[in-house]
Amino acid sequence: MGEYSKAISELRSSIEGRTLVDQWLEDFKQTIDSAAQRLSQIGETQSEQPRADAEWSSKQIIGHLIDSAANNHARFILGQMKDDLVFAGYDQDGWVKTNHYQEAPWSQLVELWRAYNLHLHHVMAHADKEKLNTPCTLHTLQEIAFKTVPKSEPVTLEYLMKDYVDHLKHHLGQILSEEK
Ligand code: NI
Repeated sequence: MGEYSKAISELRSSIEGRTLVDQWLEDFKQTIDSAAQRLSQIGETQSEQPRADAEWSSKQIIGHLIDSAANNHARFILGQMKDDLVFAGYDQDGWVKTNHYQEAPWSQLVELWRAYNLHLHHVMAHADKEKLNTPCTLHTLQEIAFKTVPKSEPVTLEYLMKDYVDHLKHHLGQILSEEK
């Protein structure tokens, strides 16, 4: 391949790569905006009722998503500062219980959930693309991921970020599936 066509080919793949990442990020942004809007219309009493297909109330599910944001925030930052994706898990029920989400005001939880995810979106959008797509053989995604990856398969930081969004959508579905 000549220098010119090589340059064109590199430019094209970098544009295509960016378009794909941007679409995914744009989708995450829309999820945050539309869910925040719908969540804010749920009343205090309703937010405290256990959901049909979950052991938690809406307050506790949003609380769990705040815990997920806090734990994954550290992973998304540390993952850019080191060469592996080795992270500890966390006791999900223990975090929900100890945060006393059930006794917190619904509007405060929704606002925190929205603001935290807008910041995570900001972190994702500014992360170095090469770093995001570097395969890591040393990881713990067989334990900590929503959609787990075997220890033997390499993963990327971008996979971990997309997996975070999949988990978030899964739990939003538990709250919003029965609303309009
Ligand atoms: Ni979960």
